[in-house]
Amino acid sequence: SGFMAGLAAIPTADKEVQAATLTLEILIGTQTGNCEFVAEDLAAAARGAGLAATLAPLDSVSPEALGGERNIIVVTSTYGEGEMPDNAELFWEELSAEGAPRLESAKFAVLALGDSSYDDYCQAGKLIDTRLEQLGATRAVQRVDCDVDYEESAAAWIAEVVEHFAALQPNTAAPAPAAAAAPARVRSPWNKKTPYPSRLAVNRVLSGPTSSKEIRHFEVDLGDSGITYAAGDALAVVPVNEPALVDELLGHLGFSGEEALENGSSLRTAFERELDITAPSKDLLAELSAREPSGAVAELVQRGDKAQLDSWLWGRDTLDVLRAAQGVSFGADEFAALLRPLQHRAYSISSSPLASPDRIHLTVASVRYGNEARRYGGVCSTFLADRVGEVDPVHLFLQPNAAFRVPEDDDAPMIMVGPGTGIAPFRGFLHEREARGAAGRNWLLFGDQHRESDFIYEEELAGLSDRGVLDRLDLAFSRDQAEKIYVQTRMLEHSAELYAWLEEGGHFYVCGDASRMARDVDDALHAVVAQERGVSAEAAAEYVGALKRQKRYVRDVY
Ligand code: 2AM
Repeated sequence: SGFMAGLAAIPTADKEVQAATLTLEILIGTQTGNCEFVAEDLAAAARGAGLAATLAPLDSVSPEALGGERNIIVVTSTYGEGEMPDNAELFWEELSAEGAPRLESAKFAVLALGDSSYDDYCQAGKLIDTRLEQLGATRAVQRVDCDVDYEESAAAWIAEVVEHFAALQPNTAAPAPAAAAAPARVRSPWNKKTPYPSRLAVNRVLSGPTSSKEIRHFEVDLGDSGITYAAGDALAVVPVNEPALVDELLGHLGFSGEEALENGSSLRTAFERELDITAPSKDLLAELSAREPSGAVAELVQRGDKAQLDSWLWGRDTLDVLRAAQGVSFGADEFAALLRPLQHRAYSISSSPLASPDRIHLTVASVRYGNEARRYGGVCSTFLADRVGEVDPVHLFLQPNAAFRVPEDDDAPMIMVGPGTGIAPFRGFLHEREARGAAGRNWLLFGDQHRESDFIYEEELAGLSDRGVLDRLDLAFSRDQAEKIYVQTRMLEHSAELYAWLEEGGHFYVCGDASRMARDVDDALHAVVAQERGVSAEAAAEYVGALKRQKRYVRDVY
């Protein structure tokens, strides 16, 4: 399956559709495939109501081509800190430019997917929605912003869009209700609603004892799931909360855990498996400050100083926040309603199906921090590291990432920048290329704090070098010397060679930290191009833009 495969499965134009038929041009911006699902549902509902529908990634169209009378429907997620998904970046670059075309005759509707625990909630969709209006297009249906549990609001928006355009359709009877027209599709045997109960076959620490991190290698068994994956895909893991934390929280709130919730679960089960009991939700903060207006939480919330609130919340979990509001008590259902649903976590897969068809490998840093009073653990990373016994199932499903793949051309060079756990997909890529006998050269830039404790997969990489698969390995250990050495330091040191690889048709990949590393690596890439071509920053940006357009500069950052 995967993004492009999904698109190919749906005819992009219906030959029998008459010229008078209204066409919805559905443009998708996605990192994980959720938008693709929604877009497919919309297309199906539209066709069911006698409309035509086409589907395409946002980047495949230029705003220049959107002039004239047309119905532009955008379904996009937001990624990182309010950024466009990778396959919408170029579209946005052109749409937001000063010279963007006027779209006076166009109608549009936007569905924005996001995660309300982030500050720039649904930012990509909001930006596109506002900009289309600025360019003169007519908003046919109000934008809807969907949170992590997007299904219901997306379905309502789909119904509204279909109803709106079906009513504009000339010479048709009353439109069929959209809900009836949308077929209940089965996308994959295993998905968010029905994850596959797998077995954790390997759980091994990779980092050394003196490391400040704990990086682990996991292997999950695909058994008879029928799951097929590709190197570059992500695996979603459904965590279970830590029972000790569940007990503490129940105790603090004065519950036994036996309380039955409206949904039929016991409160304990809900705390363990259904609700996010760690990250303080906005609803909970608002409720606490409303109930205890003179309390510490209310003071921070009402001051309206976001930075101050964030800094207070930093390192505090839901239990800490509740402890800071001692005077407030809740009923079981009332409290449960203030929490967000427990979310799966997606990890970049670190294996290749050619080398490991029956097991998916993950490379995950266990998140652990704390102080004298309390120890904290990342929900899913410590679930995998500490709490999955030999017979316990680990529920998972695949999150294809069709944009992140080894080059189709086995001869094309690959440059992979993946410090820390960012190495994960590149381990998969190297296995993939070895298994394919691909002749193209491979260059990995890896790093972390200390060589002694953080050089994960060292022996394996040495083997790949010996066997001629890994042609070049540049290491950047930031704390082994007085000055900081980062992966981008190595890029700049080897500027001429890096540029030569690009000029030979090289593909440039980045995986890992989005906020600092990926940004600095992007700057370094621009600097390399400017220096080696002897051109201005603008010309270098054009060169890098072309790499993106050709899908030769792709990122998997978080
Ligand atoms: P530091 O913490 O020693 O500064 C993985 O966390 C590695 O990424 C560490 O070696 C860390 O270095 C490094 N790192 C921190 N900021 C970075 C940045 N802006 N670009 C690249 N690497 C960075």
